[in-house]
Amino acid sequence: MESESTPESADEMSFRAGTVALCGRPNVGKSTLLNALVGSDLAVATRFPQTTRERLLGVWSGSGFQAVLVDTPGIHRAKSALNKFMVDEALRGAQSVDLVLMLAEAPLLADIAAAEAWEPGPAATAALTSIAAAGRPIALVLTKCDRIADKALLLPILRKWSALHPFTALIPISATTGAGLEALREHVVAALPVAAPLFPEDQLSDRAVRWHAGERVRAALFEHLRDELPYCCAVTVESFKEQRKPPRDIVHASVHVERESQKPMVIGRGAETIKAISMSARRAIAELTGRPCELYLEVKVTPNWTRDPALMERLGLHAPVGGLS
Ligand SMILES: Nc1nc2c(ncn2[C@@H]2O[C@H](COP(=O)(O)OP(=O)(O)OP(=O)(O)O)[C@@H](O)[C@H]2O)c(=O)[nH]1
Ligand SMILES: [Mg+2]
Repeated sequence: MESESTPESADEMSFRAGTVALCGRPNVGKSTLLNALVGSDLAVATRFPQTTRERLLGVWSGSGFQAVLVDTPGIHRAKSALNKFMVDEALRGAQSVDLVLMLAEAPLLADIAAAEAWEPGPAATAALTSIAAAGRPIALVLTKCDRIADKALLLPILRKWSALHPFTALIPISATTGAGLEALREHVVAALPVAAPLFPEDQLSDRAVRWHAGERVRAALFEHLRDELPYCCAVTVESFKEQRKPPRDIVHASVHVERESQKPMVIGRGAETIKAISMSARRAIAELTGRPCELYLEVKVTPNWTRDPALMERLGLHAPVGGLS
């Protein structure tokens, strides 16, 4: 006689798993939200727009569900080959997922009259149009709500957004305080199909530690370089060696600039800037791996790489994220 279903198989039958893209304009808090949900600082988040260049999968596991979150670059009007790549990468991220979370920043407004008069700007509505073209269900996530003292101001803003698209939900959140994340979790889980986990429970990201190390160097460039300079830099990790005794990672990476004149700006007087970049990145890599890190950085000129798709490919800006595009 066949056995009755066990608690394990009942769990399996109700387990939900699927993919959820985080999309929106630059700087709205996509990477910060991914980190808050996954519970680890996987994605580099800075106060500067256009920080994220490539898709990153972060695995958000909870009781009875696994949501594979796709962090994407911000959608913006792109001119250079690099910016076009970033926007393509973002829109590819919205393809064939179970749910898209379209993130938009809660605007800072003086009073209720200003909130009633507020409209989402043309860049935000253009981003929504391009995301909606993928034909996936979209929930609107209003971010950074901790900055809004009077929560009554949120209602007219949510109403304006709801008039633009048949969103599956409109959810105000703060990734920094955690407000709204429980409501977000409930909505995401309900949108996932009943399925087995897509990733092993202990895997947090689809990217190798080597890729994350390169991202930490890029984050340090944002921290220590001014104006447009971080946007003209790419990082390639030439080698990542895990030494056993004593345990430490030995990392060699290159910082590619576009022009000869940018090289001394990255290196700094008496190599002070590159030393500071190296120290920040080394600390961040060690935090990520839990092991000490020796980092060796070299600054190279790769002329006009942001304008040349072939050079970008050589610098690693090509890899579609495994199996989910
Ligand atoms: N106050 C507040 N700031 C936030 C919140 N979420 C993100 N931020 C800040 O917003 C800035 C941008 O955050 P990111 O997560 O890098 O934004 P992003 O959408 O990934 O940006 P790109 O990758 O450039 O498209 C950072 O300075 C964050 O600290 C939030 O909930 N509250
Ligand atoms: Mg980002």
